[in-house]
Parts: sequence; structure tokens; C-alpha cells
Amino acid sequence: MPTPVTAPLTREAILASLATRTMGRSLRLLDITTSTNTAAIDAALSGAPDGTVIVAEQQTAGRGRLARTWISPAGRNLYVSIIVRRLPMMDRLGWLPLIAASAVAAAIRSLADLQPSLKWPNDITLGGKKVGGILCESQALGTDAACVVIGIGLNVNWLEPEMPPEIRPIATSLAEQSGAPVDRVRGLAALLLELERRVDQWRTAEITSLTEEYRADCGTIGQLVRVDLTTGAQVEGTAVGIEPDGALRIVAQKGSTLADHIVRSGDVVHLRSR
Ligand code: BT5
Repeated sequence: MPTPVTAPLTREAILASLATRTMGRSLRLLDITTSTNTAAIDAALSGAPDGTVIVAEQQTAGRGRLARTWISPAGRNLYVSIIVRRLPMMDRLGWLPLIAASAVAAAIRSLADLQPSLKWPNDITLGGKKVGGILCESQALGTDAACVVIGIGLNVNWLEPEMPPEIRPIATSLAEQSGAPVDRVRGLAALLLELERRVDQWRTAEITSLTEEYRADCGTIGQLVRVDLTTGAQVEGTAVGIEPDGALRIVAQKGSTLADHIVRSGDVVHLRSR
């Protein structure tokens, strides 16, 4: 009999499915927590090793960027945080959330016949709706204890009628898009495998192929966009590329002149394609 979509995640099933070298081999599976990122930061401060993974069935205070909420109902989706130590040069740090988004996109492609698109910086979308998001939080940068926690939320078997009305127009899930339930254990194993490969390369080797992969999957490039900057200001223009440090380059028309804007943090709204 197929596993019911609501079957709880188990440690045994996850460890049996993992194909990673280290990521997830140290695993904490929680029934309920405030935020897996908070749990991972606490674990990191207590010395949890590189590659430790915290997974929860439900989050009561799941976080997005800029203190926003990540809606995290029980038993449907994946809420995962990964501790990454042995960080490379600071100028690569900005790429980590983007590379994590590429890993989620690759995992989705390996699980179902779906074509995800990335919205800069790190939204994973299907059919123009958000299926996943990434929140990276760093600790003790510049010290021997430095680490980054990569938090990943991925909507798996959450169906539209179950979603709160306020996010129905903008959110989707793998099951909603593919028309069939997806095994969350397989999903988690695929995600960690794709992430481990990329984090290994990001840490130790040339990253051009990772940055090219991100650019290829990024649906923001070439779009007319509005960016709501964290300062409260807005920029409208055409997104023309990703800078060497992961920032978004926008060309805005001001009267008869063109002005370049480099955006390091903010929210992008796709207005229409050029
Ligand atoms: C993100 O923030 O997209 C980052 C989300 C990271 C969540 C993971 S879950 C595991 C780990 N533990 C945590 O506490 N967090 C991480 P942002 O770009 O700020 O997007 C947040 C916005 O997405 C919200 O304001 C809603 O509009 C929308 N949203 C909230 N929950 C959603 C969901 N489940 N699916 C799709 N969209 C959602």
C-alpha cells in the first residue's frame, strides 16, 4: 500500500533514504518547534557539527526574511535547517542562499515532472506561485565558531483548500502542481543530496558553474521589476543580471538616461517580461 501523504516523518526512513556523505547524518527530527532555524542556531552554539540537519513536522513561529512569517502547518511540508561550518572567503557568503535555491530547484526536478523558476534572491516558484523559500542566518562570523544556518521551507503535499486564504493566491505545493502526492522523505533526501554537492563546491572549488546554474534558473533576469528596498524606497527597471557577489543589477530609465542599480537586499515584484 502506498504511504499516506500525512504519514509522519521518521528518523529511520530519513536515514535509510539519505545518499549524502555528511549532510543529515547528524539529524534531529522534531514533532513541533518554534522555528527549525532557531533550533539549529541553538544547536550550533552548543557545538553541533557541520552538516547537522534539524527537521520539524510543524513550526509555530516559522520565519521568513525581514521578520515575516513562514506558514508551517503540521504533516504536509518540509521545514529543514542545515548547519554549515568551514565557511569560505566572505565574498562567497552572499551566494549561499542563491545556491541553496538552485539545490531546491534541482531536487524538485528530480522528484516530479515540474519546471521550477527562481525569483531573486531565493524564492522557488512553480507556475508563478511560491513553493519554497530560503532563510540563511549567520553566527559568529570572523571567529573559529562561524557558521551559517540554511533554512528551507518547501510546500510538498499542502493542498490549496488547506492554505490560509491570504496566501492562496501566491502559494503552491509540489502536489498541487504535479497532481500527485510526493513522498516527503524522498523529497528531503533529494534536497540534502543536491545541497551537499553544491555546498562542497561552494566551499572549496571554482563556483562559476554554480553561478551559471543560478542565472539559468532565475526567472527574474530579463523581467521588468519593481524592487521594494529594505530602506523603504522603490526602484523600477529591467533586471539585467546577477553581480559577482550575488546582487541583482537593475537598469532603470530616468527621463532619457539609463541608471544602474545594484540591489543587495529587497523584495522583487515581477511586473512583466521584456
Ligand atoms: C522566505 O521568506 O521565503 C524564507 C522562508 C524560509 C522558511 C524556512 S522553514 C525552515 C526554516 N525555519 C524557519 O523559521 N524559516 C526557515 P520571505 O521571502 O520573507 O517570504 C515570506 C513570505 O512568503 C510571507 O510574507 C508570505 O507572503 C509568503 N509565505 C508564507 N508562508 C508561505 C508558505 N508556506 N508558502 C508560500 N509562501 C508563504
